Amino acid sequence: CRSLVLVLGDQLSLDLSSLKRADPAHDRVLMVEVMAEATYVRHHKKKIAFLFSAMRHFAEELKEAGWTVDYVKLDDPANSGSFKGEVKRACERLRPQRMVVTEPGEWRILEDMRSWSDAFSLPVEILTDTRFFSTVADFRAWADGRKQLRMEYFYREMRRSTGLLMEGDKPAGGKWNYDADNRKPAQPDLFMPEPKRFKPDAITQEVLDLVASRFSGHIGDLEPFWFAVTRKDAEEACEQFLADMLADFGTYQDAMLSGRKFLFHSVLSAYLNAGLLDAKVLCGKVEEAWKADKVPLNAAEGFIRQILGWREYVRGIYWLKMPDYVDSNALGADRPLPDFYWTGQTRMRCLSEAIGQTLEEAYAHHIQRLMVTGNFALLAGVRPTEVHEWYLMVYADAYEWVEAPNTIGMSQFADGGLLSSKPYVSSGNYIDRMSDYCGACSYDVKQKTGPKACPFNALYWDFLDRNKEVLKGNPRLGQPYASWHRMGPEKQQLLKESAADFLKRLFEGEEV
Ligand code: FAD
Ligand code: DLZ
Ligand code: SF4
Repeated sequence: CRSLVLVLGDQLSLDLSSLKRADPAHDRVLMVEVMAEATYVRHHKKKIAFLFSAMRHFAEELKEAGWTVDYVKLDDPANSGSFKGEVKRACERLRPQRMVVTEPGEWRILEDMRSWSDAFSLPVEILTDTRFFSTVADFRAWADGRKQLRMEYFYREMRRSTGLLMEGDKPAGGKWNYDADNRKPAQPDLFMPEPKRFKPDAITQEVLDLVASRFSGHIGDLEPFWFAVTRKDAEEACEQFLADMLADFGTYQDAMLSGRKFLFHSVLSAYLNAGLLDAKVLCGKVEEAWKADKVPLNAAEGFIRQILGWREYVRGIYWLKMPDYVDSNALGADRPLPDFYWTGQTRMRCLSEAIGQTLEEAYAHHIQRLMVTGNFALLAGVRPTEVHEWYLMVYADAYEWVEAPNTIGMSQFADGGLLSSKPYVSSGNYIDRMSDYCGACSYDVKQKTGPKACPFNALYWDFLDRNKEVLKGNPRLGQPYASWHRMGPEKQQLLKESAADFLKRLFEGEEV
């Protein structure tokens, strides 16, 4: 063939820049299921099944569009197990004149790709990923010379440059951000909508059998498997979100409820990140729904900010700061990840809910990730790299470009405040306000010290005290530090002893 186009597992879009550069009449697409990608962290079974099935369906879509696809399945006896090995075999088989790829979402793969030209003696063209609103270079230019890289300012630039939710040069409704309207706890409601579930077809069933036999040691439940694995089904899930959930998305964005795994979240991240849905199209539809008066502005703005703002911003940060970013540890946290992150077995209700549903669905919503599992790991002083690997492994939407800044930066404050101006830590009070978890917990959220007290309470103060050298000058922490000082040495001592006792029991393997 003339050009060999390698399409990665999270590049499942017909509009991909590498496919646009090639010609179905002369060129060949290569897609490979490789052990190295499935095991560099031991991904959740559901995540692997989702991706392999979506890849196999995309190969069919490509064939229907006239492409010739070389698809290497995981159990192909000749499969060498890595991208580089499979590219080598394909070069020997097809003798291409050149290779075309769209830039990958992870640093380690980009490094690998950069070695292919020499290794296989052919030109390898690495193209910009045009699925995003901004490019890596755009972000670099925005960041250049700025002291602070705050998402809010980047987001405003993006609103201006795309024109999304703009009225001339002013933000729609007069404000850039409607977050103040978006902090309501939710009430249990029998009629709450649920994300659309899809029945596995024959292709998915074959993948489920493969994952069950080859990845039985990986965490998570493989079944029931209900993710969309085709563009058509992902679009259907998207339409259902727009019709049934978007209107309430903003208002209940930060809420948590027992047994309600999805609330009014879209559950579209895995589809977006793999390429089954297009972020630009999705934001356009959300804007349209607001213009047609189907959803309020706080919902449309809240949702668009997550994608046009946060999603683009974290990607920019990732490529700006890699490769060192994932090793950041500004607070010098050095404890291991507690065992219950792998089992969900803890008496802390908030954590058993968040981790339990993560193991079942490879999904938890943002506030569960940030204010439950992330908050606890930060308060307990867990090594950021261990927290990072956990998040990368357990969520169906996790790729390093999006997961690492969210974990290392937003959630663990390991980058020392590059991404967020203060650590996202809270005592049990926040969780109690935003959820119904505490009522059914064996700990008492109102008690501050002692064996019955909610562990988040003493851990919160212990965290502030432990890290005071790094954090005490942070203006956003002035108030909590002032409260800590007002308590006086006796109360401080009790809180510190309570935290120490809890951490001792936790790391000695007692069920806490
Ligand atoms: P919704 O709440 O419906 O939000 C809509 C969309 O906005 C999402 O689908 C997503 O594409 C985007 N979005 C929202 N918040 C963020 C954010 N902070 N960063 C980037 N995009 C965002 N998101 C991932 O896609 N992959 C990850 O690996 C990932 N890891 C995370 C780790 C931690 C510690 C934290 C705190 C957050 C992480 N997020 C990650 C961001 C966010 O939690 C998920 O995007 C969201 O929960 C996905 O569910 P949803 O599709 O229902 O989102
Ligand atoms: C996550 C993943 C997994 C589990 N398996 C594959 C695979 O077998 N083949 C493939 O092309 N991609 C896979 N991926 C996704 C890649 O790891 C992904 O392209 C990078 O994480 C970059 O974002
Ligand atoms: Fe979580 Fe504490 Fe509430 Fe229990 S009491 S659910 S541990 S915040």
